[in-house]
Amino acid sequence: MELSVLGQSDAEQHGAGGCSSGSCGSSDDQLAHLPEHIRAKVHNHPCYSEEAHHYFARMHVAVAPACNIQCHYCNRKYDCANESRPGVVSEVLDPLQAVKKVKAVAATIPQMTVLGIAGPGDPLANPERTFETFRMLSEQAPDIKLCVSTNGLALPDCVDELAKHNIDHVTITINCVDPEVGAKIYPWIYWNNQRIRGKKAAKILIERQQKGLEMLVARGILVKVNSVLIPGVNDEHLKEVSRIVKAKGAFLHNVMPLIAEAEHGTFYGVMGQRSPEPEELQDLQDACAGDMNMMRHCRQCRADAVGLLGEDRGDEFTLDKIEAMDIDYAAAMVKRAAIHAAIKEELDDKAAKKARLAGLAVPRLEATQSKAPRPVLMAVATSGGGLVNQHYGHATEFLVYEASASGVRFIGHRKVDQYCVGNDSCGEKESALAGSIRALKGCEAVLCSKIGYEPWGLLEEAGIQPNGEHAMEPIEEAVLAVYQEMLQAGRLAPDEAPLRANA
Ligand code: CLF
Ligand code: SF4
Repeated sequence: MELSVLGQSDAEQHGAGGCSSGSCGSSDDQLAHLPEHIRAKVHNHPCYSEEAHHYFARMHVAVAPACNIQCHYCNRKYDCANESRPGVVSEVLDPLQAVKKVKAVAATIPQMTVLGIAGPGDPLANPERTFETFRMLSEQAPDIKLCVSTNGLALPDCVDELAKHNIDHVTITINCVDPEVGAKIYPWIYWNNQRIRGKKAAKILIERQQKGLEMLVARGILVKVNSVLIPGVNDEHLKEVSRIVKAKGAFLHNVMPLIAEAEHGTFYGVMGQRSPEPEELQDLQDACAGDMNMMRHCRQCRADAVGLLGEDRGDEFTLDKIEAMDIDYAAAMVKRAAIHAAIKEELDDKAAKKARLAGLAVPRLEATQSKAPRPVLMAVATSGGGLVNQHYGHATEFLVYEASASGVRFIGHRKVDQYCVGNDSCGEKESALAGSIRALKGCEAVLCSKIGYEPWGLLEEAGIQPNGEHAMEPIEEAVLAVYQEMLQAGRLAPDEAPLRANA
């Protein structure tokens, strides 16, 4: 359930059974309709539950260097672009090193609930290393959920092994269901000891992905589908992908923007293939949402990422640092269980409070407006916990929410360079500030715990109202409160088009 503004049920507002925001499947309230055994699988998985990603962390171990296909958006020197932003993996680990690292992170960051293998190549093209890591972890750290991400080519051969290790979450990157489209994305695959090219290669890959998806669903394993949005190549086509994978039982669809920079040395980067604008991504996610539960909080993490989504604490857990750690995993498990129980209590309280507030919000707005006010995008600076709790200048990303007549919904995030780095020197600071304001294009307010005079003035000039009055409040309540203030100030005339370009 969302925070409702007008009091009509969100499902009624959108005419979609139970999916009010188009992002159902991504917040715990929206998971309420799921059977208990599915909820148990997703409630503390930061990628499968939007609510969980404010509280729980994931980590990846880079044990899988090889790949069995080539994607035009990938350069082997960089992380797998399916699951990571470009950037070299600092260390490829062997399974023993990986297990040691996982236990060190679990003891240090009790909120880490999920271990994923997502590269830097394809985990299932490295089956011995991948499954040896999973086997040891399921024995030695049974409280950690195991997760894997694959391009799907080897998937049908690995489903039994995945089931054997109790791997409940599998991500398949499916960028197309049509070999014509696929041939523009994949120059070749390596299958049955042969390099196969063009449409024939794409056809095999697509068939293997679809077969793997069906086999996983038949086993009761949750499948998330990732798709890379490549403007002019598969943008329109992804609606069909979404429809088909949903029909086959995928749980969640994650449409991610292509990252294509010439300096990464990828085919698309070098050829000047453009990446989508935030609005294009949002429009496509909204278009797919009618058919599919959409994930909108993906951070395209590195294949060796550690921490909450959007943060990377990998530097704290390099092999030499882990060697120096004294890890008592039995003691860590006790601490982890206590912290997980405390988070669950907090989430339950939050859900109850949200339900109460939804009722309260109605009369205040109904009294001031007979027609639905226009939607507004707002950016939020947060360092986790679902709160407005970060200084504007410390933010490296902003979460973007849409407040509208039907409530508050999460739209996505915008990455920025941290501008307040304690160095007054310069041009660099100014350009980081200008860049952060540009990144908030389309937003009409930014909520943070504090903000300096300089960015305040520049944001106002750009048509973005800074707001520090809701520090430490839960994000959705704060966004709703600001929306109500704007409404009462007469700034949300229903016939005014939503503001999409103000910077
Ligand atoms: Fe890792 Fe992927 Fe598992 Fe998550 S990431 S293997 S499902 S634990 Fe998550 Fe990162 Fe997006 Fe992947 S935010 S890139 S969706
Ligand atoms: Fe790169 Fe991943 Fe594609 Fe393999 S599947 S080429 S590692 S993006």
